Amino acid sequence: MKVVAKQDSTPASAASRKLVSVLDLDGRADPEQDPRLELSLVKRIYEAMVRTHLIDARLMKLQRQGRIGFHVGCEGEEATVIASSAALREQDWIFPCYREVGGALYRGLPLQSYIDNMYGNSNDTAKGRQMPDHVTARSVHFASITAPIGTQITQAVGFAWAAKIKKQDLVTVTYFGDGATSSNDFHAGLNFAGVFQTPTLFLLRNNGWAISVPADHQTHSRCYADKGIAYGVPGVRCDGTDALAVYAVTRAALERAANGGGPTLIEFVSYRTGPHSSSDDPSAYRDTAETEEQAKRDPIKRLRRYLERQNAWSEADQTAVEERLQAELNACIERAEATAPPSIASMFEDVFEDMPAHLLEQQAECVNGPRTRKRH
Ligand SMILES: Cc1ncc(C[n+]2csc(CCOP(=O)(O)OP(=O)(O)O)c2C)c(N)n1
Ligand SMILES: [Mg+2]
Repeated sequence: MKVVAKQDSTPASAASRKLVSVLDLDGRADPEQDPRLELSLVKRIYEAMVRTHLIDARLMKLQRQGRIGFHVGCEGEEATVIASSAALREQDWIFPCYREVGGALYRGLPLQSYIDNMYGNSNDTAKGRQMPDHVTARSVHFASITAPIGTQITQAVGFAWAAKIKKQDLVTVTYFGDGATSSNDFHAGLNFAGVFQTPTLFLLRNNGWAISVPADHQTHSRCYADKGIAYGVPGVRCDGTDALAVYAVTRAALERAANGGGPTLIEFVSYRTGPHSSSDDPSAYRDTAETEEQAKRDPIKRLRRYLERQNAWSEADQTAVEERLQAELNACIERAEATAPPSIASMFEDVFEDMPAHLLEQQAECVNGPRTRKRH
């Protein structure tokens, strides 16, 4: 798929490169850039973006009500996450950061499985041993959500290197933030991928902030995409709030990697309109005027306007989709809340094939010991 860059107009970091974009703020596609995706695919991407947005809003409320312990969402970055995931093939693997659960859902992870993880109940695939939002979903080729910054980057490169040795037809895709470019793993990963030409896409979500550190304080490079130069890895800058551009650049890099052309670093320039996580209050370090200005780039509104321009979306479609999603979400939350927590005994399992005597003893003590009846 051919994509051509045009002049940058975003303030998120110093622009030394052209920014790939297709849609203007009112959803008009540049005919020179438009990847002309099937409308059914664009609708699927749009609905998944709306779904992610509604899920984020609801989970934040559940956290505030004390029903779940934590949430980290992708408000403002829905196009970056969903449209890039949509550009992948089934056999490709995602090595996520912590804002990309929407990608796993897009690939077919049941919503119930995600919500069970948010509650850490006995149906949680991580068996309640992880923080909420730390999904792992082998069935949809989605490696564990990663909280230690950058570690997923080297994992993705190693996995791709193994696949290349085994002559498997797969590409690995790793997501990370602007802050993660200061981690050792970013540099080790890019260098290894460059030297060994692994089929890896480095999807850098430049959302303007690393908690309270602004993206232009994180680096002295002219822009994040430039960081590939040192490692011989091509870099692309793309408007991360423009779903069609995100899809097009990801697909082009994917096709290159799958055909033996090696890795690509893509800087998606977007903006984190929400807090870093449910534990953060951005009013302590950034101006609301900045957030209001950036909200004009809302990726969901832009794609909706595009669909409306093709007469492919209406207010009635929007209402129907939102109602269906809310009903689905309500049912999943109800089931998750009615599901028991993991058994206390299970805390000791999955480490040793035959549990040593001292652990058996501690397990029995723990199971039989006195404890409060309250769950929270
Ligand atoms: C190794 C490590 N250092 C510090 C942290 C604390 N921490 C959590 S998120 C974060 C900022 C990450 O920012 P960025 O990479 O831009 O991702 P974003 O949250 O903006 O998506 C930091 C410093 C961590 N999780 N791991
Ligand atoms: Mg960031």
